[in-house]
Amino acid sequence: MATVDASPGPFTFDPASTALLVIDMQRDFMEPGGFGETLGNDVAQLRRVIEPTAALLVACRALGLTVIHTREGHLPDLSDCPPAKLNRGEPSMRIGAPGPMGRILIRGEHGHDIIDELAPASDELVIDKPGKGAFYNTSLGDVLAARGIRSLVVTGVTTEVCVHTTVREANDRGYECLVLSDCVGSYFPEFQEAGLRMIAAQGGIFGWVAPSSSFIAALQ
Ligand code: TIU
Repeated sequence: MATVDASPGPFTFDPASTALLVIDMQRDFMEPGGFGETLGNDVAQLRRVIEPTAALLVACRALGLTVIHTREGHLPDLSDCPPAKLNRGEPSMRIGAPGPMGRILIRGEHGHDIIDELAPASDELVIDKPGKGAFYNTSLGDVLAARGIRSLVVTGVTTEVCVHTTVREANDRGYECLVLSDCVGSYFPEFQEAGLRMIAAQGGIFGWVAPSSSFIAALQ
């Protein structure tokens, strides 16, 4: 067992039953011309997450920790995209529209894939998801059960959207979640702060929060 100095208190985990989850580090959210920017966001806000997450991946891979990446996106015919999502708001380009990195948020397009800096290793799982949560309409639950995973170390974007939705889904399914504060990012600094506080508040209502340095120290 290993213990991380976390908020609201120590996070104890067994590396053999722990997975690192890297959520939606896709060009569509991280780079200009993708889904994030079409929603009116400044994608530069997310860049600071890349370097610590790359270092985290090096540490986890060296120890053989299970690493799972997710990607948010839809089938080319949009049959898995509910109208409530497709028609929401006033983006400059809708999901499925042709953008500079291919069709916005569509599987198989350049923009849908994970950024080069955090590219999955050949033995790492990539779970495609149609929603914000990584459990909804995916094989993630079965994959974790098959591997005996009980604890999730959660990273990725964005803090208050796909990270939060996934952590809430995981918490209700009985997983213990540690969110790494420097490896999750939001387009909104105030949501980043509030999003992290919400997880650890009330005695850890959804999980624990710690910087990646504390998690990596616990792995040594
Ligand atoms: N818009 C926003 O903040 N996020 C998303 O739409 N998806 C994810 O968080 N991955």
